[in-house]
Amino acid sequence: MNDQAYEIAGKVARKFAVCGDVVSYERYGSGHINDTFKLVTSGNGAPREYILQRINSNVFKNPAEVMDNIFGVTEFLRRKIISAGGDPDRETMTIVKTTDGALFHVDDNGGYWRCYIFVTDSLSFNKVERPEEFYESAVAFGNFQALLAEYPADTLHETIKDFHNTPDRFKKFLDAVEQDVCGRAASVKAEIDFVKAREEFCYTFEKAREEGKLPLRVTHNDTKLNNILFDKKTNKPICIIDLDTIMPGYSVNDYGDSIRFGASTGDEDERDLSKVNFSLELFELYTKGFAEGAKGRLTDFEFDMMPYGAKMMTLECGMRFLTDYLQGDTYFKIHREGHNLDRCRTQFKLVSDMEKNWDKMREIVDKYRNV
Ligand code: ADP
Ligand code: GN1
Ligand code: MG
Repeated sequence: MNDQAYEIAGKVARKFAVCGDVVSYERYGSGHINDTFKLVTSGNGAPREYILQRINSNVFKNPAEVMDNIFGVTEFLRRKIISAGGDPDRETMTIVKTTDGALFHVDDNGGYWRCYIFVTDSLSFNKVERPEEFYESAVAFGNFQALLAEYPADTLHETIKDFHNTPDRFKKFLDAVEQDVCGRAASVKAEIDFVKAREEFCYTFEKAREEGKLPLRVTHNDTKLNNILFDKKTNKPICIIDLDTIMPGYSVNDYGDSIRFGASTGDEDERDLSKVNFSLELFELYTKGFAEGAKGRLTDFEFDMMPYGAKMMTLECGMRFLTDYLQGDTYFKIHREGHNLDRCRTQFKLVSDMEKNWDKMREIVDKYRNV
């Protein structure tokens, strides 16, 4: 396979102020957006492991603004971590600047690259392996939001316009159905009807926002389990990563996106839907952890909206996968034919399960209101 990013990564690596010489690099992780490499260098000093990434500029139209947000947020977190006696090189992302002191490097083809210190002895999960870890990740994401509560939101760039504006996502989905550029719409009529039947629901948060009930906060916006690094030895969360989409948003969407990904018994792209079930036990663990981590900062209305956040993010994500499938798979990286459709189907299975368990979800949330 022609892997253009891989071919130039070695040359690009030398543009960054890494310690020593580049020994090796390989593709790393299972993100759907950026081209990610783990880089190893040799030399006397530490660190010797890095993450080198080509930012997806089809998704992020202004990569310089993305880096500006990340620099601001990580510097802010750094100061907090240091004053709490923590290790900033492990507990937040550390940008490695270019040899010219810039936050990113632009290659000869116009590709934007960045480099971070690799958080050593860490790993991320694509599925919950031990429930305790999911609970801990909830505390970490809740706490992340609490930490950023004091961050000046007006200094953040909107890196993807209308990222979690679900009515806007719905409109874009309808356009994709209408245009049907790949001639795939007829074969996914059931999935299209599934979304259309839930149009009204999509407006819930935008309406609440207009009525002044739902506050805008600084949120991560991509809180899936594999965007948090765990310590290999202790299995405790160390560092929240993938800060590309930090923007003002709704707390319940951060909460909901984690539920969508983690409170499922199957992988996001599992083909056998009998293996994909919404787990109320995991839902409860995450709810407890998120409420604890947010340390009393969430309003009563935000608690009311938690089940909606779970369903909203799951429906929205399924709709986004379906839109991409209809448009010819131009947004999310795919690794097989029909990959986005498989992903869409797991999300809709989870939405159906949530609808069946709606009352129980509300009861669980009530138990953890400002614990
Ligand atoms: P994407 O936007 O494509 O999801 P991410 O920034 O989430 O890209 O990175 C992809 C994967 O690379 C992560 O899921 C994680 O496994 C790994 N990763 C990213 N940054 C680091 C880091 N600083 N240290 C260790 N692993 C990392
Ligand atoms: C993408 O970048 P990654 O793989 O962590 C996407 C999220 C989706 C997710 C679905 C910038 O996340 O919004 O929820 O895939 N990120 C972007 O797995 O679109
Ligand atoms: Mg990621």
